[in-house]
Amino acid sequence: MNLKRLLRRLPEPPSESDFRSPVHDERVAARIGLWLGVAFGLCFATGLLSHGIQNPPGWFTWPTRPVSLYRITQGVHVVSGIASIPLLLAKLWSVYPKLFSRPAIRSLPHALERGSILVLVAAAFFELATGLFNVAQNYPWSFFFPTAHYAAAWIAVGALLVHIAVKLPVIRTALRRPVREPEEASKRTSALSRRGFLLGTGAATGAAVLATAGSTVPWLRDMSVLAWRSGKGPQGVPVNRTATAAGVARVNPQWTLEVVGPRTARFTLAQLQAMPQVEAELPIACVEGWSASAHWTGVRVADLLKAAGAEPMSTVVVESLERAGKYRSSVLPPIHAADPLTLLALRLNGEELDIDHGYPCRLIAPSRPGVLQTKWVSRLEVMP
Ligand SMILES: Nc1nc2c(c(=O)[nH]1)N[C@H]1C(S)=C(S)[C@@H](COP(=O)(O)O)O[C@H]1N2
Ligand SMILES: [Mo]
Repeated sequence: MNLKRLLRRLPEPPSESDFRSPVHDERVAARIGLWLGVAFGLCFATGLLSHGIQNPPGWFTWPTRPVSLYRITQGVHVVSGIASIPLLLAKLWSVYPKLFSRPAIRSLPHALERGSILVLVAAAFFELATGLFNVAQNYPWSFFFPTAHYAAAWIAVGALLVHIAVKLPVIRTALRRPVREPEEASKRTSALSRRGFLLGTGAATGAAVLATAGSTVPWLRDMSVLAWRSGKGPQGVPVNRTATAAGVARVNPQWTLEVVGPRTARFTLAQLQAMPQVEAELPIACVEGWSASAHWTGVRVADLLKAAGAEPMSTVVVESLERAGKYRSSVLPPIHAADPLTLLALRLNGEELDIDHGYPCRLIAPSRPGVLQTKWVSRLEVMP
């Protein structure tokens, strides 16, 4: 009895029609949805590429040219992800009154459609949040980021395709209708606030991109106040993992490079320095969304392979002095091993390689993710 009376005294929940702002409108939602769809599409495609390069299936080859190809695709990945954050928030703001449309569930297809939106929103938030923490090099979770981020991307895209398919007729009409219709000319406020909201969303998206893209776009560096890597570090290049963190701060003076092929060859640092030196301008492009170009000098991997009696067109495992750590080794596919710009670098920007950049020698190859540019190399092994 008491409970009934209490319930009666609670305010009625709002209904969809209580939200009168002109921003809650299909024309606004469809336009922002279109921009968001483009950003998500770019982010998904470039993410698949990055995943493919790091876990290549048999049929996949990633070209070695242009040398900045990975820098560009990963830059697009991070920038489109950043742009998606304000776009997603604006899109949700435009449509959230639909949460209060009643009846909440009209039919089974309607229930499935609403369920797919729940999945879409959850997966999109997960992707953008984990991606953002990742570029901030902050991992406040226990799962392995690449696996979770990759899996949730498929969930988000699947739910997005369902959403677009269901809404296609609505999207079509909404996009064809002008944001400001002629009969609204007198009611200036409503038409203006729709345009204003779209312009504001565009401006917020632009600002988010400009504030961060300098991490990877050199000419935006000075403008990007929120960029996570500013280009500081020894020899003008940021450091991802320091020698101390990797446990290799003191290199044994007896260090030699071992090249295991049909016959095994060993090189001291002096011997490497006496070999033909190649100079190249190549970027380090970290999957975490920063990149920096630098001037490298070193020995061609192809020359080392020949010295070990191997074909340059070989699959080569590159191993580091680092004992543990996910990135202590990487694999060079044949076209990357044979590329004349794939180097074991001994010098960076005119100086002997800093210990934090991989002294005595580190791999630097064109169009590779930073995570595959192994530092403190001790061994190359040609796969049979
Ligand atoms: N042995 C080893 N090499 C490594 C890493 C590592 O953790 N261990 N990190 C990689 C990553 S993620 C990047 S982005 C580049 C960065 O190189 P830098 O620190 O010289 O800028 O080194 C790569 N090489
Ligand atoms: Mo990296």
